[in-house]
Amino acid sequence: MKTALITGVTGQDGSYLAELLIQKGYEVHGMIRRSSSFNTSRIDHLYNDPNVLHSKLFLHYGDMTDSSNLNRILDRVKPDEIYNLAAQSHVKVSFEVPEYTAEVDGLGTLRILDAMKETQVGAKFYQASTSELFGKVQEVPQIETTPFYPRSPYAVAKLFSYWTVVNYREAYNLFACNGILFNHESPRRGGTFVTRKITQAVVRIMRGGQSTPIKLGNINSQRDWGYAPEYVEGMWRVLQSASPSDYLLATNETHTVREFIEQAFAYFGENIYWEGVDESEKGFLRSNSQLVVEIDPYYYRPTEVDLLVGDYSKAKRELGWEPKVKFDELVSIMVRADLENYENQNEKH
Ligand code: NAP
Ligand code: G4F
Repeated sequence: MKTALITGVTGQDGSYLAELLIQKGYEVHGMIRRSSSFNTSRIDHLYNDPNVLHSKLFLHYGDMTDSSNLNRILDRVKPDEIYNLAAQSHVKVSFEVPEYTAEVDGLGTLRILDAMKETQVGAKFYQASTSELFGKVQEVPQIETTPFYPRSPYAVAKLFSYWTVVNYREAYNLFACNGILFNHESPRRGGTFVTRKITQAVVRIMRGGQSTPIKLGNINSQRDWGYAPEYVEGMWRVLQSASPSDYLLATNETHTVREFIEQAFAYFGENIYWEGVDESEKGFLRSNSQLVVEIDPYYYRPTEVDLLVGDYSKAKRELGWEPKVKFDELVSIMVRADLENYENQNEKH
């Protein structure tokens, strides 16, 4: 039985990865943060399963800012594979907490890699790198060799991590890999990221639970959105490769935030028409002219990433990885799940 350590196990990706590895027969150890309220909702179904907790899943308190505890966890768990997913992962928030973001998303990676080197634990290491590294894109579509141009404290911190992984691989012969993942979403996506913010609000609006419009920032930015469960499978494949390397996972399709909004309303058979420009632009339901989208400059970023689209040919060729869920289906999966949640909650009340 292989043993895996997942930092960020309570996050969107960590929860899907824990499920996947348990299914594959791994003993999974997850690092969680101490918090004043419960932060394990995404893994509660595993945690509450007596056949899983303390036999297939083990949780350890820890924090990416605390080297001593990372060392202790590595020493106790002696993992075969480490998936470093813990991060302050919100790009806009990183402009407000840049130093903390650098501590966790940059130095945190160095702390684990150095603990691996010092303890000689011999694990394979996966780093959650990101398409945000490409930032002000130098090439379309982006591939593994496209030059980076980060546009936020988050992306700059992740750039430090990216090169630390490469350096520890070359300097100390560690099996350390970057997965450069483009945006991936799911019903478990945090509610402050644009996709989930939209799907939750669209459901409330269409079911009469919200009469005010959704307030959004830049709806013209373009993203390459995939489906998170497929991407965590890609993470696992990265660590099963014959030799350590860096891989890009994406769908090779790009869509605007505006299209995401339109597709989410289309789930309910509604069309949107737009009036005004820039901060004055507004979206209305074609059926009854209800105002449903407004621009709020609060959500603008000091520097934006305008266009992301990734070519995943290397991952397809070397790992046999390919995404199946594309844009329309992804939006449907997310809206359907939020609709079910909404209806279940309303039944309870
Ligand atoms: P997420 O849902 O925000 O999860 C982040 C996880 O990190 C949570 O478990 C969080 O714990 C934990 N964490 C945050 N700060 C920590 C700290 N100081 N010490 C220990 N744990 C900490 O993010 P995600 O979408 O699953 O993404 C997973 C990773 O992939 C992140 O590194 C992200 O930057 C990267 N990434 C994501 C995408 C994407 O589209 N989702 C694309 C490329 C790269 P709490 O639950 O306690 O907050
Ligand atoms: O959903 P977002 O916040 O995701 P973003 O910034 O692309 O970052 C996500 O993907 C990265 C991979 O490329 C990860 F590394 C990162 O950890 C995270 O998971 O914003 C997407 C786009 C942006 O252009 C943003 O300006 O949507 C735009 N947007 C417009 N209105 C908004 C909003 N974003 C958010 N969060 N909230 C809005 O109201």
